[in-house]
This record gives sequence, C-alpha cells and structure tokens, in this order.
Amino acid sequence: MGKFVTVDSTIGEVYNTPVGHDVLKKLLLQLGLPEQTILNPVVSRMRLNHLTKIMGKKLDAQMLMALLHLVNLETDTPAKGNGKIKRAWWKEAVFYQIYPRTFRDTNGDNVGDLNGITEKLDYLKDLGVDALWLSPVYDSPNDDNGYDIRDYRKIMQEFGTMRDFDRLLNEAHKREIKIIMDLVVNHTSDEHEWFQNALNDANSKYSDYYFFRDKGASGGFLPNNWTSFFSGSAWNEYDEQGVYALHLFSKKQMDLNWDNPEVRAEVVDIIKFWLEKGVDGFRMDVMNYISKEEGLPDGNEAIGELFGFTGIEHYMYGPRLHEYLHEIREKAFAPYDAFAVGEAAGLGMEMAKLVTGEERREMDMIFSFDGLENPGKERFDDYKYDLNYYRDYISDWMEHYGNNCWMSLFYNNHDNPRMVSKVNPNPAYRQRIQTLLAAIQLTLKGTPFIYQGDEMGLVNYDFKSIDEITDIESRNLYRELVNDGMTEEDAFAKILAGSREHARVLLPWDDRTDVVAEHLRQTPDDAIYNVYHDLIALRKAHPTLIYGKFRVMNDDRNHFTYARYDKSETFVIDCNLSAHRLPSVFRRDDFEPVFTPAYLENGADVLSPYEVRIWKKI
Ligand code: ISL
Ligand code: CA
Repeated sequence: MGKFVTVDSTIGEVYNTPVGHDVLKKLLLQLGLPEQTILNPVVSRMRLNHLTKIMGKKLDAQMLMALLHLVNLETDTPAKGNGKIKRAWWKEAVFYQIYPRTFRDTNGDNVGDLNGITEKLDYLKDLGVDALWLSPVYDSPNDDNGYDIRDYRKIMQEFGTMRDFDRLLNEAHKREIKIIMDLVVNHTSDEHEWFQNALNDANSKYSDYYFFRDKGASGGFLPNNWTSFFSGSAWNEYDEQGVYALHLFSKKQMDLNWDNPEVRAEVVDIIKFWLEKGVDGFRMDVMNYISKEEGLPDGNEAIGELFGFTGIEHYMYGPRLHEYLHEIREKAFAPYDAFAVGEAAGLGMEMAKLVTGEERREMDMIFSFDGLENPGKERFDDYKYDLNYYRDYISDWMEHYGNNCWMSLFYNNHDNPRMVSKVNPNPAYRQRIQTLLAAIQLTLKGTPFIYQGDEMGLVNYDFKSIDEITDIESRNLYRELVNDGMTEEDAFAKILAGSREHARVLLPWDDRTDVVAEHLRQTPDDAIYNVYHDLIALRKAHPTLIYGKFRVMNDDRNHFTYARYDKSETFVIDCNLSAHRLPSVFRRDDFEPVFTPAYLENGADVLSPYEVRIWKKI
C-alpha cells in the first residue's frame, strides 16, 4: 500500500510515492529544473509547501492540493522487478510504424493505401522488420486523419476494402510479419452512429456512451474549464438539442464514457472483431486518458498554464484507469494472446510500472514521451535538442524500469517532427545523426519502433506556408496564435518547429526503378537504409543486445558509452552526442569493432561529430 500524503508531508515522502515521484519529476522537467533540486537531502526533508518557494509562483496551494489528490488516488506501489526477464515475441521484434495515408500510393490519387503496404512487404522484410503498427485504417471523415473513427469494422474507402486488408494481413503473415492495429477508443467520430443516435434521441441508451451535459443545468455556462488538445474549450455546444458534449481532441472526436460498462463491452467486441481476423495486437491511442474523474471537476488553472491543457489532472491517470485496462486485457487481449502497447503521454516511470508490470496484467508496454523534448521545452519550441538529455533519460529507464516491465524505444512517430532535424538541422550531419540514433535505438533494452522514413533518413519538410499544412492540430494552433496577436510570420515559425505534418509527407519512393530496396542499396546517399538493415541484423544475431544488462561507462558530457552484456557476450556502444570532435574513444585490445559506419575516421583516437562505434568483446 502506498502512503497517504498531506500538505504536512515532506517533499521526500511525496517523492517516494509512485505518482508523487512522477508528478514532481514532470514539474521539474516542465520548469527545466534538475532533479537534484528536490533530491537534495535538505530539501527532501522540507514540508511540501516549501515547493512553492523552489518552483516559484507557478505553483500555488491549489495546485499542491490537486497534486496530493492524484498521489492519494493511487494505493498500489510497483513491484521490485528484480526477477528474470521473461521472453516474448514482442520484446524481440523490431516494429515499424506505418502511417497509411503517406506510406505508399498505388492508384495515383496521392493517398497511401493498403495495397501500397502489401506492395512493400518484401522491402520491409528485407529491412528486417518483424511487426507493423498501422495507424488507423478504419472508416473516418478524417477530421484528424483517421483518429476520428466513424465505423470500427469498416476500412477507410481511400485506403481500399476489407478484402485488401485481409490480403495485406495474409501476405504479411506469410512473411512472418505481424500486424498491430491502432485502437482509438477514448473517442469516436461525431459521425459514429452511437453519437448520432445519442444526439438525436436523448432517451437513447447511447446518451450515456458520451459525456453530455444539459445547457440548462449549467445556466448556459460551459460545464467546466477543460481545454482541448487541439485548441479552445473541450466542450461542443449543440444548440438544437440544448446540450454540451466533451471532446478532448477535435470538435469531431467525442470522448466515450468508459464508466458505462456497455461502452467497455463495445470496446471488447471491437477488439475481438479484429483479433478474430488474425491481427496480432493493438496500439491503444491515448490509453491513459480513458478514465475521467467523476463529476468532471474544473481543472487547476496553474496546471493548465504549465502544461498547456486545463483539466489534464482529472484524466491523465484517472481513478479507474487500472481497472479498465485490466478488464480489456482479461476479456479481449488475453484470450487471443494478443499484444498491447499503450500511448501514454504524461506518465512517468513509476506510473508506467503500474500499467506495464507483467504481474498486473494491464498493458504489455507503453510509449513514454518524456524523452522527446529537452527539459523546459515543448514540441512547438524552436530549439536544438541536446542528446545529453536523451542519455540521462534512457539510462534512468534502462536502470530502473525493472525486469517485469519492458519499454518501447522510438524517436519519431506521426505526431512529431523528425528527431534528426531537431538535434541539428545542418544537412551535413543528417546521415551521422540518423546513424547514431539508429545505433542507440537498436542496441538498447526495449522494443524498437522505427517510424516510416527513418530508414530513408527523412528530415523535416520545408513547408513554405500554412496553406501547405493540413493537420488539424497545427491549423487550429496557428489560428489561435494569430487571434491572440502573434504575427503570421511568428505563428508559422512556431508551427514549423512542432508540426506533426513533417512526419506526414508521402514517402519519396523511387518510381523509376520501383525496386526501392535495391535502389537504396545502390545510391550512396541512402546508406542509411543499410545502417538500419545491418543494425537490425546485428541485434537479431545477438540476444544480448535485446535482453542483456545495461551499464553506463562514461559520464562525460557529449560522450555516451554504454555496455550491453550477459554471461556470454559483451558489447560496448561508444557515442559522440555532439557536433564536436571528441578526443577519446573506447578502445581495448580484447574488443573488435562490429559496426563501423562508412565515415569512420579509421584508427583515429577521436570520435568525429555524432559518430558511433559498436564494439564486441572477442
Ligand atoms: O498529450 C498530448 C499533449 O501534446 C498529446 O501528445 C496527445 O497525447 C497526443 O496528441 C495524442 O495522440 C494521439 O491521439 C490523437 C491523435 O491526433 C494522434 O495522432 C494520436 O497519436 C487523438 O486521437
Ligand atoms: Ca491511393
């Protein structure tokens, strides 16, 4: 049992609870303060309200209360996790995320399609990929590119037919490639028949599938102050019906009420429908937002300001989250032995342990996002990402996540600009940085998720105007910034820094040869394909790189050296995290290099910019 904390508890006591730990860490991260700020023994013995002194006026008494409430809702503590790691296919697999809309178009309408994925299965197999995660392919009006689902049992027309899907699945399985689907069930499209029924008939059972509030009941005021991730209030007004309905995302993505057991039963049915077809698992969209605090109370304004979204403390680790995840695990995933990875923006490591600890039977894995931005930075900030932070972040998870948990490893997805560009936009370093990122990703403990185009070394796209950007998040934010008085130029610059559109540009397949794998192998600039190919092969040939222990060997700034080892083998990965030459390298006579990118300055006792070398003990 966790310990009950109050305002009289010490900072240390709060930090020792799983939620207190993660929330305090997140606060520090958001403010760009080092963890040492509160780990310091003097500070840690101080009462909680001392935090307001450390963190400044950003943190008020009400915010502390909100924090304590969250901390006390969690009564469990994570298991130690010092047993043996259990083997599983999804721990050994290399995943590849496909954003179907921009992966591969086969009928000339410039929209990727299912047949395009089928066509590239051999390419993916050659690369060494074992499993695909498909972003949503279901019927959708595309307000948020398929993350607004109208019919969970139908394929999006632009992408093809159910027959195309069956063929894709079948062809993938023939090549021993697994497929996981995107399970978007925090919300449905407003065009889903459940929502339409609910809206048009207040007495329908579907009214309780969503969060409706009578306008009369709130005297015409919005039911609460929550804001949407895509700008503005989280409430839609329906004048004709005299109601409000909740949407954490776009105005056409209506939040489902998971407290209604019928909703959960529908979700179980949807999962089973696809598992019956033979899919191998799911990536669960905004998994940690499904349970909302009863009564949907107002969010704390200071928290809202700090994180950019008001109300988030009432659903990002909701009171019944564990219960719901456990329920769908037992009722839907487990009978099919299906795999489930949850998208969990905002969860820190201790919360993650409580969601992924294997003995708890909730999710197999989550995507944690705290590694994607530097402390004090947000996605839409224009800055150079310092990889020293990634080193610290990853080392922490490698060392403390526990053997009963397993992490996902990724830098990119459909919601983020390309990491290479963020680290250093200088094209001269593109190949080196991508190689470095690939080498780290493919030699750590965890499951690598390659995002489409990583293996082509894709960087951010040079959009010239807001008109070229279709993504709803970017467009809404742009409008909001301009409405708030920012110049169009500045607003566009901000959008460019963080837009998801960078990751959603049609992949540049070479249609002259159309044998892209072949093509990539031949053109020198596409050496990155070979880097991924060779690193995946190396990982597969040496289970030590998957299951082995991890140890950091070097603490110097910009110089990240770590070992992966077990009884039979030892690898050392030596990285230069910067654009400067490093005057030292790992070198020992009983080690041989097993990965040497083409640009390696042979024999030099220097690591060139962003250079990575992998050594193996002889
Ligand atoms: O919490 C956040 C703050 O920026 C976001 O990262 C949020 O968790 C994320 O945008 C959720 O993403 C997922 O759900 C969205 C969809 O637009 C994304 O593409 C999807 O990955 C709504 O379904
Ligand atoms: Ca097409």
